[in-house]
Amino acid sequence: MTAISPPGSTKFQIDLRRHLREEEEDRDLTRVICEIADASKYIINAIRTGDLGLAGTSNLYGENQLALDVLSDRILRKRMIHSGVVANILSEETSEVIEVDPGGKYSVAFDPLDGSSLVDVNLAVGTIVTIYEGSDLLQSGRNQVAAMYILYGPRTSLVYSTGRGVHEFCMNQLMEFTLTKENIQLQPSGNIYAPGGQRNLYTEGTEKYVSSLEEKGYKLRYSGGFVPDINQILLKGSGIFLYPHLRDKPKGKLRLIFELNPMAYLIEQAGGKASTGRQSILDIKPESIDDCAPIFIGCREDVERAEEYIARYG
Ligand code: AFP
Repeated sequence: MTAISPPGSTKFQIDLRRHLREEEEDRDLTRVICEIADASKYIINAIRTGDLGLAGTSNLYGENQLALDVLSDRILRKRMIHSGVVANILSEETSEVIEVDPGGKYSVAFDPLDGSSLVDVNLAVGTIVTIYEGSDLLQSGRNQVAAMYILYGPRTSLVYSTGRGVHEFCMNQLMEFTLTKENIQLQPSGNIYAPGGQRNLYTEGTEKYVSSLEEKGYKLRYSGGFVPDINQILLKGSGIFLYPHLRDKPKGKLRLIFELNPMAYLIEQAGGKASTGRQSILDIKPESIDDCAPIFIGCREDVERAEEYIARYG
């Protein structure tokens, strides 16, 4: 049962660092998570005041980078390099692993500003982070020791898990992240769906599955931002997000290391499920840093039903 913060309750004035300390989390892991939380303050400022134009460069997927992508990447990278506890860094905005300190206990991969193309139409965007022990960032998602995201919306919120539940914090007037929800749990099935990708390129199995959701009265909630769309399902405890295999993109669009693994970790920690339609996202062994995969993620029964349609119809 998700614990929700009654206004003024002392338990829920706990800030992020104290929550990690009370969870007796490893000090170096606490350092990484708190450094990322601190970096978000500079990213917020960049979003609000920064140049929304193109940076004149492209990322490892060949996509044009926005100045905000490059700036957000630089902010996070600098904080990780100076943290003193990070071995390697991998960003969606760069094309190779950055070796920081062979003695660093953790390695971090991040999408510094996912959905950045939505900023110029004033929609919510986010930072997505995945953390592994050691220096290997091509491990399966099952080996993550922590995952988190920061959502830059009407409010700035932070969601993290280190394997002992999923917890939400919101930024207060002092730009501190204070606990708002603890041990978030998804219902077995939901009533909203977020269908990514072009519907006319869905395979028969996905098309039949989505039609079955609509016949059951599921409401469509899709913003084009992975972080706000997942956050809505997580906090409402209800629904499924899909960016499936498409006729012209059998691997879908979303990135395994930077987007799918961290969200799959968080959703499974909240009692949900994350699948390619045929296997668990967290069991995929990445072959390269730019791997993509189809995804059906959210309430367990909703994902299992999707898997049944994909198994039967493709
Ligand atoms: P950008 O980071 O290029 O804006 O893409 C955002 C994203 O990776 C993810 O946040 C969304 O869920 C997905 O793409 C939306 O893709 P479509 O625009 O094809 O629906």
